[in-house]
Amino acid sequence: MESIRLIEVKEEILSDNNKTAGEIRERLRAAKTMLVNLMSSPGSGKTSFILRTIEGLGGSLRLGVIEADIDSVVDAEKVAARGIPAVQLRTGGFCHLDATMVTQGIDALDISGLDLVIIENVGNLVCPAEFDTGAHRNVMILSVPEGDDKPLKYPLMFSICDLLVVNKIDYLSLSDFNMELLRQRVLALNPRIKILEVSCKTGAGIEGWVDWLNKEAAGFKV
Ligand SMILES: Nc1nc2c(ncn2[C@@H]2O[C@H](COP(=O)(O)OP(=O)(O)OP(=O)(O)O)[C@@H](O)[C@H]2O)c(=O)[nH]1
Ligand SMILES: [Mg+2]
Repeated sequence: MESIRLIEVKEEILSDNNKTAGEIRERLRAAKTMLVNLMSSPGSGKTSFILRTIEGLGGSLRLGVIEADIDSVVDAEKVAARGIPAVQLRTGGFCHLDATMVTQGIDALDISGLDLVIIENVGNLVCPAEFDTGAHRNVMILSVPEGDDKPLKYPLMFSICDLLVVNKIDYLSLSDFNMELLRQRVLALNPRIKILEVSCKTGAGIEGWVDWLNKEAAGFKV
């Protein structure tokens, strides 16, 4: 019988990606620009959160946005309409961003003079967690209607994030979502994660996020 060659394609793809991601981190660090990767399921409120961020920052950080979607440019149009530089990456079917795609976004954005770049990743709780985008900070949104059991089902995403934003807290009174149980489940996976509760509809909690961003971005100015 012929011997079979087994090639671990996934490992090779991920190691190439990690190398490019490291280059992005160094390049942006040298430019004194912080890169934040924002991830969530479709419809959890990533774009709404970015629009609230623009309002909340009130120009205190010079912001650029890289939007990613399988198709359409609607999210980038909403950001650009607020006067913020925005690039839309159309992944053409890919369910996550990789570091090479992010490099294209950064090249198109012209980061000189920007303090902060936020990536809105493709809506998905699985694949984006596996691909390092080169971001300095990983942030995820979980919205109340998705349920408090998501850390049990998508543990990797909760494990790799620096900050969890629980959005749509205006739905809490209509839902059986248990915030305390969610916190316990998330902290069991990732004891160093910070958790913020917000509503992009009412604006509640956004100032806590803006404080966090300002503090983290200050570390990139030294
Ligand atoms: N009630 C309520 N609705 C919200 C809140 N945040 C966002 N929404 C609504 O949720 C829907 C989806 O919000 P988006 O901001 O488009 O979500 P997204 O994560 O960017 O979606 P994709 O880009 O498609 O993955 C919109 O109808 C928003 O108005 C919130 O805090 N409360
Ligand atoms: Mg969006």
